[in-house]
Amino acid sequence: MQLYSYFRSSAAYRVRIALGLKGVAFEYVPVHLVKGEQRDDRYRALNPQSLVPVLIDEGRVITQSLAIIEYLEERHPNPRLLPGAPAERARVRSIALSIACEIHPLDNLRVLQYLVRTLGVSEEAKNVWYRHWIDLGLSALESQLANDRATGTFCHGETPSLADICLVPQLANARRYNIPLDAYPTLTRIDSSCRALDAFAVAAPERQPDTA
Ligand SMILES: N[C@@H](CCC(=O)N[C@@H](CS)C(=O)NCC(=O)O)C(=O)O
Repeated sequence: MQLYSYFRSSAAYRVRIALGLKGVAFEYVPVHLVKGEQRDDRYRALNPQSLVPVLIDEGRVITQSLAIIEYLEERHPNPRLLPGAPAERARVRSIALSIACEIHPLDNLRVLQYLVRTLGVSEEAKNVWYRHWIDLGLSALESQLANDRATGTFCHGETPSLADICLVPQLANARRYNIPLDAYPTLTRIDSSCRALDAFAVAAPERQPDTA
């Protein structure tokens, strides 16, 4: 398996965690997003969306981190990243999607670059934008998790799931932008439990072959 990744990409970080939890070996292929390598013809031939991650398995090209993780879940069912019962699976997916669909796309590199380079927004206004969408999403998630008995050591019970796989990279991203996280005690507690696990630690941005 090959994973096209960038050390700071939170979507690629999700897949790195999933591969680690599943114990699946892979070759790391770096794509330098700040240099714009995701827009090179060669990469676009692989993924016309010009986004990382991309997973290649037995010649199949799979894009979109959550699709990749569900593919890994089906190919390597243990340990499970989604619970067995439909309502529990829905809860885990709902937490994961609230990060992957509601928070992450608004604070993605190309969105921030468009604000600054095309719309002429100042760096300060860009940071206000970033913080607004992060805080809105994390506040909602904090209330959701803090008030639900299904929340345990991890987002759902006592084992890491797809929800934690989405949470940890998003909080790492927030920290990089110096967003205070004190208002999210449940999220930061879960984040610490996750980061104490090997699969999460090895997947961290500071431990990748292209870490700068
Ligand atoms: N929904 C996609 C999001 C992928 C994505 O946004 N990747 C970012 C890095 S986290 C990227 O490649 N950005 C390139 C750019 O903004 O030009 C997924 O989950 O895979």
